[in-house]
Amino acid sequence: MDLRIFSYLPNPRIWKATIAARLCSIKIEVVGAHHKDLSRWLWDFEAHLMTEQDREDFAPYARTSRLGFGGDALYKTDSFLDANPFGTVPAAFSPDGSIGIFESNSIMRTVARLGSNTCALYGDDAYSASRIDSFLDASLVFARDSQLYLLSLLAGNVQCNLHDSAKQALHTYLSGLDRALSPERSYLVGDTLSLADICVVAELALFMRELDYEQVLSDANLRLIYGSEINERYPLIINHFHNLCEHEAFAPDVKPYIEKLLVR
Ligand SMILES: N[C@@H](CCC(=O)N[C@@H](CS)C(=O)NCC(=O)O)C(=O)O
Repeated sequence: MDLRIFSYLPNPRIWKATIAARLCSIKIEVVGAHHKDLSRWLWDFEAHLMTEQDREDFAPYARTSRLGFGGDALYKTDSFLDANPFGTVPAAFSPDGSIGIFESNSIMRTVARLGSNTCALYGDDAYSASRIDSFLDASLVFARDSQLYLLSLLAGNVQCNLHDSAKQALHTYLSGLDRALSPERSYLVGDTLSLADICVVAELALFMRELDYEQVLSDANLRLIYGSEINERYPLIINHFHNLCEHEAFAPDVKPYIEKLLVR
């Protein structure tokens, strides 16, 4: 095992690492459970479902969640917080647990660095690597608005201001990505697949969760942001996204997830 990741599952953010791992032949151990069950898990390098006795023993580790767990108590050990000081998942660890890596983009970078002899996903010089970083940073900016909007949908409590900011964020993101692929580029950076393409696929697939909430939106007199006009306005990036979903390193994670959303 080269890297351990603890997260709720499924989580498109961890696909950034699992897709890169397939391409670089890196072994990742993914540990976790459904989102609603993580409040019954011990958040630790040795994460596990707690017994009743564990819940008593680990009571001092109960901490109020900040984002995405409805304010529930989460049992985060001190060593978990030493490794992952913001206390978020996905949380990755070096094989002996001594080094924590947080933020899904950085976890993905770890995989690319570990596997750089097998597959060059992180550029071939300082300039191309930094251009890849530019896309990862732009993706994180988009991801923040996307996250707040999706969490509000999940909580069944759509807010117009979050819908507006997510809409603006998605259009800004897609127009930049579409421009980067024009007139007919095959990949976002250089002539080969890179972390930039992987990150974008994961973030767009995550945003597609919105499709599950069409009725909730319509009840609130709001329209889907990821509606059909997206394909016409941003054909290059949407095509790129769908082509990559079929790629053998992406398909095992992404295809079943988006097929389920598109069927609905
Ligand atoms: N930008 C981060 C997002 C991580 C994040 O915000 N995770 C939330 C769940 S969606 C979390 O772990 N919250 C824990 C808490 O509220 O204590 C990434 O890409 O990894």
